Amino acid sequence: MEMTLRWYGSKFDSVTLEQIRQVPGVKSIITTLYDTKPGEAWKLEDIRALKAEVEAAGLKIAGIESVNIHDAIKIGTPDREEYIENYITTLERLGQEDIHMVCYNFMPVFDWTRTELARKRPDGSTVLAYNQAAVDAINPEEMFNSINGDSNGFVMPGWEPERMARVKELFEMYKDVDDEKLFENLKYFLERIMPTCDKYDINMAIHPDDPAWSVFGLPRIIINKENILRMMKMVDNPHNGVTFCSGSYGTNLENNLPDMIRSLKGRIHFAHVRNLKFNSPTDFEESAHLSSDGSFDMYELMKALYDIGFDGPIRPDHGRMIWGEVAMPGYGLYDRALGAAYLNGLWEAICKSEGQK
Ligand code: CS2
Ligand code: MN
Repeated sequence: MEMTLRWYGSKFDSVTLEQIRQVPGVKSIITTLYDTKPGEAWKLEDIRALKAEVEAAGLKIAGIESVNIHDAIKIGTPDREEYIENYITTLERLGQEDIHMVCYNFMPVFDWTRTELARKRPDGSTVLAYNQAAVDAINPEEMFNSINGDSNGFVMPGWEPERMARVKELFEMYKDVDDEKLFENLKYFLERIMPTCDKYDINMAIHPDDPAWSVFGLPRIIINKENILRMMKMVDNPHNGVTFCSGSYGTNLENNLPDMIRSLKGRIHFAHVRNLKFNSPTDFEESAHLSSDGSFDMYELMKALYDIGFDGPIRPDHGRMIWGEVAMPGYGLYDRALGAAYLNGLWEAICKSEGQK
């Protein structure tokens, strides 16, 4: 596996490439053109400039998170053709620049949903948290305002103001889209892009819906083993793969994470590894990565990845905010660096106990 950290670009991130370079075992990053909008074709010169900046700092780009999907593609309106063409152009340009992994999600309207961005834990750290009762008590606009009011001035991925200004209109557009329709639209999109992925050897890695159930009545399909295996089968091409995100699939305690990993052998192109601590099945918070701090056995997750021969990029996902850092919630340097070191340690121990040097 290749340990990475996510970086939002020098205009948006409080963490620098120079800092990331000093995290032991991290030689590459996952990044994006954060100021592009879903549906736009990325400019070749912008991709080249990003790559040059990362390489000048002694790092490499291990993949993109994310190239976002325009709502027309998810809803299946006739103008999706134009946005799929643009997506294909972006993939071609990434491929030409030797970038071969693209993470994306297929969640209607919102990306991940949390009800608190700075819940205080007993050790004084703050973390992102989710409480279903709080979601049930508010509407989507209120959710947007609370996320933006709480984000330390950073634009949160998936909660861009332009998109959220249209929340009502978007909900209206999704009113006839149910799970089956969403599957159908995802299949259509994947079938259209697979020839380009084959040509440039680009691994598409769908990120699970977070939390792994319907929020505000919107359909959500990338939530469990059954659905993800259905998706792998419906477009049975190794370039149609997944981002295995333990913190997202793990929101539903019925998901057996090591078993899911094993069932996706050959199709996991990217891994997000983080831990959650459950206070009840519908109230959880993002803990430190260490197994004993949360509800998951992190050794078992890493062992399952090892056993299926996972060799793609991996990253610690959200970290806690610690040591007085002010950063985008979930994306400070310190706790993610601790997470990377811990996951590297687990991996080294597994490799050695399996007799590898
Ligand atoms: C990420 C997601 O910060 C996060 O929770 O894991 O926002 C992820 O980047 C997207 O869903 C992928 O498109
Ligand atoms: Mn994730």
